[in-house]
Amino acid sequence: MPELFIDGTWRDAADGGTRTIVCPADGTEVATVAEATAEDAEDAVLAARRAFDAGEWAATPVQERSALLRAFADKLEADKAEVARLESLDTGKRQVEAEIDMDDIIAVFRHFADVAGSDAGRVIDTGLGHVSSRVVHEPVGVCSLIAPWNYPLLQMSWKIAPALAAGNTFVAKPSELTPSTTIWTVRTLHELGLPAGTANLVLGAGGTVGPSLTEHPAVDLVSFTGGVVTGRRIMAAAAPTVKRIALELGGKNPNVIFADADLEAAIDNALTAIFLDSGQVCSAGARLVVEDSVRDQVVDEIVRRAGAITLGGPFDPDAETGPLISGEHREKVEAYVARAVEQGAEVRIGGARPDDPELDQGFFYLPTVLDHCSADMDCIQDESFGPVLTVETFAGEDRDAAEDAAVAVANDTIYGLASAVWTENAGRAERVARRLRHGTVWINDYHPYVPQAEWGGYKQSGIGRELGLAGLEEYRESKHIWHNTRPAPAGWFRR
Ligand code: TXE
Repeated sequence: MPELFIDGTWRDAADGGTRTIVCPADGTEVATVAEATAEDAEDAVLAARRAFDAGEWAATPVQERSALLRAFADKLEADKAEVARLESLDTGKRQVEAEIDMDDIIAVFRHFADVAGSDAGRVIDTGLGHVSSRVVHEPVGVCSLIAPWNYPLLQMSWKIAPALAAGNTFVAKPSELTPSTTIWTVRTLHELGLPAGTANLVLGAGGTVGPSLTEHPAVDLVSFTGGVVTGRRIMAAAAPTVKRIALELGGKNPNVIFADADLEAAIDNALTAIFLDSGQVCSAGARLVVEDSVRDQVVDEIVRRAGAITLGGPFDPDAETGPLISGEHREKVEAYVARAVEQGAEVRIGGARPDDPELDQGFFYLPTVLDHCSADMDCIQDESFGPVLTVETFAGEDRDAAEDAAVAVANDTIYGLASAVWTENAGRAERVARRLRHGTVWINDYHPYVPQAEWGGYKQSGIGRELGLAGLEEYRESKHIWHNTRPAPAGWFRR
């Protein structure tokens, strides 16, 4: 069955092009899928435009839109193991992790089903008895939804669910490396009765299909999750037609540990913060920022435990984490570590590919700790998006000086997606959390999130918010309707 979905029809690429998807854990072929041309992408945009202008989905009662999102969540729940398997094969991540992702996706669809009809707008009291003044919400229009490869369907669900809840039409473009679960999603939405042209799917390289999705005048909104370099390009592409844009561009997230923290919990979570999914997480706690007085105790234990992490493929019951997404990405991580060493970092553990012959065919890289890092080094300023933890320290003579020092170190990058603070002092936790310039701050925890709460970045980590209520607002326009029930001449100009 062809894999591009345009105007309610499955089709091959216009030029017959295909791409082979490989499992990063062992290089085996997973699937061969259509690789869209620029013309295919334009067709998809125009189909979404026609469907939006015809107005069928936007005019569907919000309860029915919510019901479709719920039906999708139920279907994913029923098929969870199968869809998680597809995700594992594309990404190389462990099936158990992919199943947790599926639970999160189910929750995301249910959340947007819940809130879709919760805020119909508001009435303004003008004080004028003959005037009805109200604000109503309407869909933005045609949305280009562009997602990355690390959480392929999760990231896409943060876009598809609110776009549909608000009554938009869309063109989805998953990463060219990980299309399988988005294909499943679009197929399922179609089977559940979404009107033709509402959901469209193009697969392919960003450089080929990206321009139609980000520049075409028929597109009203671009929602993108990916790297900051591509994000800047997309922002520029969207500028001439002044599109709405929502960007989630990753981070360089500090995990701040004070000496008065529960160190056992802090150390254990520091490992999850960075080594989960081999560090390929936009909110990964890639920067350990630890108070100098406990640095040896904390860093030595993290190094010891990082050295014991078991790598393996999606279905290996002993594996604790998996491979990197591609050979090209592993080379980037290797270059990043080499540059850090050149600039003075010390490799305490890892810094190499594993020598286990069973992992030879996969794109594995050992959990790595780089010690003695500072803000003037590239490894602190740039995302590695791999299993690489950097260590920075702070110190202060008294309570306030220690907090000032920690905050100064933690905030010293262009990014502001997420951070954490570990301390047993509740006052300190609140003070520091308020001063961290990040869209999410965890206190004595790392990584949990709920779809009811907004997610997004300060500074160059992005624009706008996903999830929560703001994540629905991104996909809605607000319109003020002023209704004068007693029309009268304005009387401004002489008759
Ligand atoms: O991402 P890209 P890449 C970071 C991470 C990583 C770096 C580069 O640091 O090392 O980005 O990764 C599509 N117009 N993150 O190159 O290019 C592309 O096809 C339209 C952080 O893999 O950002 C894919 O679907 N679309 C991040 C998506 O953009 C374009 C997750 C993301 O790819 C395009 C992933 C164009 N011109 C990487 N060029 C996070 N925030 O979680 C590419 N794309």
